[in-house]
Amino acid sequence: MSDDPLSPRPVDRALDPSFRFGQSTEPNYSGATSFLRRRYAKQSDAEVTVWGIPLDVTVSNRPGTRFGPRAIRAASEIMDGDPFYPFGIDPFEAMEVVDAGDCAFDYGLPYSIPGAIEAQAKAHYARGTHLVTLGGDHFLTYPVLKALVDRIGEPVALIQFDAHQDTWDDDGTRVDHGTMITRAVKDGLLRTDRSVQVGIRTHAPQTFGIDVVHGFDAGEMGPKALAEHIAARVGDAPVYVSFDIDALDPAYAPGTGTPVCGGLTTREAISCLRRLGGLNLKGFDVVEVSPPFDHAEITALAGASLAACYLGLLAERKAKGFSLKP
Ligand SMILES: [Mn+2]
Repeated sequence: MSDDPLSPRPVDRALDPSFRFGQSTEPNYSGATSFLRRRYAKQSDAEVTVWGIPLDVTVSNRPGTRFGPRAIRAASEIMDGDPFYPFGIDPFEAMEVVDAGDCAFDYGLPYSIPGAIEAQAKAHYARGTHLVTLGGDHFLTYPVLKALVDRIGEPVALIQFDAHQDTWDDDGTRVDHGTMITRAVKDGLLRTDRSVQVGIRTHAPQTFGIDVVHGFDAGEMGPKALAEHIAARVGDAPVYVSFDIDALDPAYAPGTGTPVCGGLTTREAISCLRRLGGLNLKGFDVVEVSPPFDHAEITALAGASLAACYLGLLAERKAKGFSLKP
């Protein structure tokens, strides 16, 4: 911000190619909307790339997730300009993060969508960037995982915060937000012995050996013990974090397609995620934010805060000398 009271604060820094580091500090209410005011770049050599996948074709109940990435970006803007809580640092001081806009796909050709997402995720990974995805319905995790595993050459551990296990039967052809974990397991994308699903509050036919922490148990453990349980399960495996916003209780995430009562609070979820920075983090998504069912941006702000928390973890890892490359 300028010290000159007659010189206005900058706006539209998401459109400024020279804006690479630091906070934007523009007014919360105006300017080009991007995630945490990061500059837009479809292709860049930034260490971290945030992008949206406005997928909304595989939901089993109420839709609306196509508006998720836009709403999460808008909600994120209130966090710009202040020291990054609870990290107390500016994660963008030394770590370049860009917003690559949205994944392109044709809603009229639904069976082309998985391949389109996978190809565009691969294009990001080909530049060595760390990908953070704003959804979009939960199916998108499957093609993103395919691209990630292709990049690093080995299966990954999965930390899935969710009310649902998403392990319903899949013959390898479904485009379905309730079966894509089955697909990922059958494709050999996951280290099931190192994976964990957290906050589950529904029954599903299969676990495939993935550890399941049910929602009520997660609440009774509390976020500190929960994070320790997750970290012990994952160990040193490369790990992908997928946060279905319906892991939260509907009181904290009303704007989602398949809400289930009895979930985590936003505080518990952030407090748990905050403690996972010691893991070998390889990627993150937050999915199933459905703005038409949201109230007062409760759900979009929760999604933005979780993605921001993940960026904070990456900044801490970079400060400790770890590479962020997947
Ligand atoms: Mn779910």
